[in-house]
Amino acid sequence: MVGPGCLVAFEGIDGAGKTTQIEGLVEWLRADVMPGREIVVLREPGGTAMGEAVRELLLRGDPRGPRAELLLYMAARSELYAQVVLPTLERGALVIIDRSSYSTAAYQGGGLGLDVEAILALGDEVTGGRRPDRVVLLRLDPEQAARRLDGRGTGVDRDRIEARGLDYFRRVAATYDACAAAEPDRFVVVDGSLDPEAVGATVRAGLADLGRRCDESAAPAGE
Ligand code: T5A
Repeated sequence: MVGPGCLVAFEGIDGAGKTTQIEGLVEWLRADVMPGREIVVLREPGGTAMGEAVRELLLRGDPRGPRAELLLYMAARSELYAQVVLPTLERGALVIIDRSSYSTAAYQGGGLGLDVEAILALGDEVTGGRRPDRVVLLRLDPEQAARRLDGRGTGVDRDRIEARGLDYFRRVAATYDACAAAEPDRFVVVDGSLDPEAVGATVRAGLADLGRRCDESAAPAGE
């Protein structure tokens, strides 16, 4: 672990079930694992006034070209880490975040052809070098994810990125797999195709040492 607090990111293609699993995980952590510990849930892009404005621009607007897109995600991330994530970790809290620089690596790197290593390096710059201690990657076939998004019901339109099609999401998924293979100690890889309860059980098993690791990170140096 690097630095105080604990940072857990959820990753996966659109519709993989991150929001659903984060809700279940927080309920379990608060009830059974770390009652009383501060747990803060955030999402990218978002979490600050500028981040929410950039989110609207990215999902509903029309930024031109992969580099503009990349830099907008990074600007929102820079604000979020400086204003919220790093100060919250400094208090010893557990931060659970829906997406991280690995999303940019997968979506703008693998998906749009930008350099994945350069993206991760820029991500380190804007986050003060604080990568997530654990990344839960929910793996889901892009066809199944598309069926889930279509099943959300009427009134929920696809955003600009959700509308990019299956080939795009196959490249994104392959890049996630490559990131997980490159950092096996950081990634908890979970089959997201099962029912939500079964997925939740695997997530909990993969994060079984989280309480202990958070306690260690909070202990003063030398203990
Ligand atoms: N992006 C983001 C980039 O391109 N680069 C970046 O650097 C960053 C940070 C964010 C978009 O921006 C892109 C990625 C995204 O396209 P968003 O709205 O936050 O936009 O998109 P997502 O994070 O993908 O959120 P989604 O809501 O689309 O997906 P989730 O959270 O993974 O899925 P969830 O839990 O909402 O579930 C989707 C549907 O499936 C059902 C749910 O009930 C829901 O209807 N479901 C299941 N159904 C069956 N079995 C299960 N196990 C299920 N789990 C959930």
